[in-house]
Formats: sequence, structure tokens, C-alpha cells
Amino acid sequence: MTRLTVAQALVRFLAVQHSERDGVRHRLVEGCSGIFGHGNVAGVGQALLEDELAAVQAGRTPGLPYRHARNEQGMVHTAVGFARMRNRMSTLACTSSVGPGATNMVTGAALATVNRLPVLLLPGDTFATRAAGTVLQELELPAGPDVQVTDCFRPVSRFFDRVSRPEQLPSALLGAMRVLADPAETGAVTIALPQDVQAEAADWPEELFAPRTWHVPRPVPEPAALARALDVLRSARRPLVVSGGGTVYSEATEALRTFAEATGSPVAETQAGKGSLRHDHPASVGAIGATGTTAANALAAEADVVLGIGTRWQDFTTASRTVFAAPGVRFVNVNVAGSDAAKHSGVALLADARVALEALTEGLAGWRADPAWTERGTRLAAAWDRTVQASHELGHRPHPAQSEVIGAVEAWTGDRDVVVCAAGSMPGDLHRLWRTRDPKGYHVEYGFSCMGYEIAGGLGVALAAPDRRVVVMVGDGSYLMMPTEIATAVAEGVSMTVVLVQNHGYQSIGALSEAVGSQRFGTRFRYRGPGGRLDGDLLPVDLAANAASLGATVLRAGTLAEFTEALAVAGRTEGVVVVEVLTDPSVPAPDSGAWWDVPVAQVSALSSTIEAAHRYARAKPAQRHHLAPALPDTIGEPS
Ligand SMILES: Cc1ncc(C[n+]2csc(CCOP(=O)(O)OP(=O)(O)O)c2C)c(N)n1
Ligand SMILES: [Mg+2]
Repeated sequence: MTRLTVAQALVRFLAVQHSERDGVRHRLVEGCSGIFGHGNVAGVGQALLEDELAAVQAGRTPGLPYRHARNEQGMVHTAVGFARMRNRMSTLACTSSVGPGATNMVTGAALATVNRLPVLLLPGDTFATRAAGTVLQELELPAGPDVQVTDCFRPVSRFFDRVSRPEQLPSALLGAMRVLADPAETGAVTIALPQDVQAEAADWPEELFAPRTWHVPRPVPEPAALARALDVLRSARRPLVVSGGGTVYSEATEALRTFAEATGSPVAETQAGKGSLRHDHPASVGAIGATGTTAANALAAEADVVLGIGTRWQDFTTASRTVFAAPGVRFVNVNVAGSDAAKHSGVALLADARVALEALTEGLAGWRADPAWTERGTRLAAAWDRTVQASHELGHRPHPAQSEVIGAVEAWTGDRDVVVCAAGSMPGDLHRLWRTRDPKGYHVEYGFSCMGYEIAGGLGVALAAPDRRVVVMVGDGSYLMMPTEIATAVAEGVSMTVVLVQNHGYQSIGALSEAVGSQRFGTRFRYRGPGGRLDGDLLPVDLAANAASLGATVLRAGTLAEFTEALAVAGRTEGVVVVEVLTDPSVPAPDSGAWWDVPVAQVSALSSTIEAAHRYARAKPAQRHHLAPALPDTIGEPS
């Protein structure tokens, strides 16, 4: 037996957890970010301090290295960025105080769960004993004294437990590790830790601290399900693969290439799946859906069988269920999660992406798509590529168009560099325009599309892959929401380039607002004008000065030439470099005209809204339900 506090036991336990897949072992939880307050300063904080001091004394790295984050939401984003970059094999823990420190992590938890990315959250909680009475920052619901703000984590976590007695710690930890390492269940994993329990000592059996390896499975498809999937695929003349994040996380990109080459199936990509296939592979037709290319969306409109791999079929991917338009289109869904595999009435192939792709390639030996279809995909993709190239070379003055900024960043980056983004107009433009050269070269968080993810998530990417250059693309709105983790990156000596696109407001939502008849209401960064509306002069907010104040090297660009020169300087500069570039938001990037379902007010006194409602009513009928079963029901009546 070893006598330790609950927090000390937790730290010691986490230091010896590993993940393993294909015989390769990783640390499961590589470190712990934290912001201290009552609720964790004397518990987890004290334990991390002891761990660090013991390591320094012994000349080794701590069991659970600590990083000081500046915003709790940001530190969860950092953990998410880290986990995604490591293909879910490793993540970080996050410790917070009680109350607002804890609830600040809830957005990050939802983001992790939506994106199916593992993070370990350790919010502090109020006294289990309640001896001190009402605690500062306690929720205090009169009719439910056991309900705490940490209960907010329940719906956004894939695992939630509260350790109210030391004896509960081992089962909480083992349950948490299992979910972190399970690709079908993973997401935010939360263990709420009452502040008194964290500091409480107990005698722990030695075996709790025995090194453990959590096997990350590659589930094989059930033979009957594989046969059903092959049946449907073999009947296809115009197949289309839609590759999602699951392909990348399961390291199935080579298997996907082999499948595409063997079958002649064009491959389209979701946001999380972008990079599944190099952009210049003849089978690649690029981004699909609301932010898709004309190539992928034209094929989607006619595809007779769609093979979804590791995708959740989110509305941006399906253009709100309008992009797959062929009558009788059928789906085969490869996924480790049953709920995703069953979508669109598809044949569910519950399996790891790599294993499934290998089995499908083998099972389809000798079968190929209609050669004219394959060739058409290559031709359409080449035409889109010319559109992309032209969007880089508009010569727009004085400020460049956003597409030209993307072109300059693309030209500046190497194959292994990583572009990071999350919200605004940039993710859609990147999805369509960025030419990905490496499976981990594109990191756009578009499951939650959370403003503020960009810099914090980029820090996680940089920590996970210090050998790659990280370029964070962030809009002025997103930057303003969370620049805080620049200070963390500076403290950690991390190098990354932040491209801050200054277009004076929420241009993406401005355009959306206009499309739904809401006249860009509330999307511009302006003074309140004489008429009482927010339509006065541009605000004098200087975000570059803000970045400099946080310790970044700052470069300012007003033209494309200045921007290109600034990138060259950034390339020679260590640490965090923020390149602010002024852009002209009036030049939209080329797109495919795909739809996105955003309902419009059905009655209004505004002509802008009435016109938008008419447009909406005309577009809505194109939405499909994909209810037809992929295979006829041949089993017959129950006996
Ligand atoms: C936390 C959060 N709040 C609100 C939104 C809705 N939203 C999406 S994009 C956006 C504006 C982003 O502005 P900016 O970063 O300047 O990018 P731009 O649209 O100008 O390209 C808003 C408000 C969001 N995605 N995340
Ligand atoms: Mg903006």
C-alpha cells in the first residue's frame, strides 16, 4: 500500500498509462494543462508540483508535465489539437478550479465530443463533505444540493464521473482511460474532483500504479455485413467515396489510395477528412458539400453508390442533404461508431477504416467503376484546380482577397506544414481551395467550428508535432474572442505563425445574414452611429498591437506583396509570429453554389427577409431524406 492524496494518486496513475495500436505504444496522457484556484490548487496543483520537483531533482521529465494555460476553454482546445494531431493515440489532461474555471471548459468538452477527439478533463468541485457551508462559486440549487456546475459536463462528455470518496478513484480512472482509448466512444472524458477529496490521503494498492497499455482496436467487419457492402458497391456504375476524419485517425490513407486506384472510384473529402488523398492524385475531387468543389459536388449529384468512410454526415458535408441527388442513391457507411454507420439508411460496415478498406479492395477485385465516370472525376478536378489557381492571382488592390492570402500561405508552406483554422469564412475557403499534400497537413476544426479554437488548437498541434511548421489562420472576430494562448505559446517557447485576417467584423456571418435577409445585422465592428445603430466608423481596435502585447513578434501587411514578404520574415523568426493582413471581404472565393439549410423568418415586414424566404422555399424541396433501405428486404416474414 502507498499513502498518497487522491490527486497524487491520480498524477502517478496517469504517468504510466499508454495507448497501443499496430504494436506501437504511446503515452496516453502526455501532460496536464491547468489554471489554479480553490478547487485544485491544493489538490491536483500540489500533486503536479511534487511530480515536477521530484523530476527536476532526478534529472528526468516529470511523469505528467504541467503547462500553465491562460483560459480554461483554450486549454481544452489545446488538448484537442494535440489529440487530433496524434490521431487520437495521445492527449492532454486539463485541471481547473471550481465554478467558472470548470464551466469555462464546457465549450471545449462539447468541441471534443462533437469531433470525437479524446481529452481528459479534471474540473474541481465543491466540498464532498459540505463542512464549510456554501462555497465561493458554488451553484447552490435549493432543491438539489448535490447538483453542481460540473453536472454541465454530463451531456457534452462521453464519460462523466465524480469522485466523492477516495475509494471511487480507481474505477473512475479505469473507466475514463477505456473511453479515451476507444475510437467509437471517445470524446471529452470528465472526472469531477471535489476539492476536499483531492487533498484527502488514502492507502492505495501498488497495482493501481502498474504501467498499463490500452489497446486501440481495429474492429474487423462482420463477414455478412461485408458481403452486403460488396453487393451494393459491385452494383455501382458511378461510385463516390466520401472520406472523413476516421480515415485519417485510423491511418487508412494508404489503404484509401489503393482502394481508389483499384476501383476507379473518385474520392471526395469532408473537413476532417481533408488530406485523406493528396490533392493531385487523379482520384481526388477535393472538398464535398456546402463548402465543396464543383468537381466533387457534380459527381455527388449523379453518384449511384456513396461509400462514406469515417464520416458523421454533418450538414456541411451533405449540403443539408441536397448534394446526393441521384434518384435511388444508396450508401455504404464504414465507421467504428454504430450510430454513424447506420446513417442515410446505408449498409452499416461497423469496422476500422483501414481494415474495412483493405477488405473492400480485396472483395471488389476485378470490379471497376465505369471508366468514363473515373475519367470525368479527374477532368472536373483539373478544371477546379484552374479555378483555384486563378483565385490566387486576382491582383486585387489595395488589399488582397482572402483567396490570394490562402494562395500566398500555400506557396510559402512545405508539404508537411500544418494549416489550422476553425470558424469564419476561412474554413469554407480553405476546404475548397487548400491543396493538401500530407494527411496531417490540414487541421480545420469544423465539427463545432468554435471561434477561439484557432490559436489554442494550433498550440496543441505545435506541441504534438514540433517537427512541423504550424500556420494558424484566424479571423479578426475569432482572434478577439481568444488570443490568450499566445501567452502560453510564448512561455513554452513554441514556434508558430498566426495569420490574422483583418476584415473588420464577422464577414462570414455577414454574408449568411444577407442571404437570409437579415442585412448583416450585428456583424460589423463599428461605433454606434448618430442614428443609434452600429453603423458608425470602423473601430480603432488594433489586434496586431494586442498580439505584440502578449509577446508575439508582429508583422503588418496591407498588400499581397507585403504579406508575402512578411511570411518570408516569419519563416526566419523563432517563436510566435503574428502576421496581420488587411483583406477586402467584398471578393468571395469561388464556390460550387451548394446550399446550406438555414431557416428564414416565415413572416416579416422587411422586403430583404421576404425575398430570402422565397429563395428558401424554392431551395428546400431539393432536400432528400435518404430513407430507402440500401438493400431490398429479402429475409421475408418472421417465422
Ligand atoms: C464561439 C462561437 N460563437 C459564434 C459563432 C458563430 N460564428 C461563426 S463565424 C463567426 C464570425 C467570425 O468572424 P471572423 O473570425 O472575423 O471571420 P470572418 O467571418 O470575418 O472570416 C461567428 C460569429 C461561432 N462559430 N463560435
Ligand atoms: Mg473577420
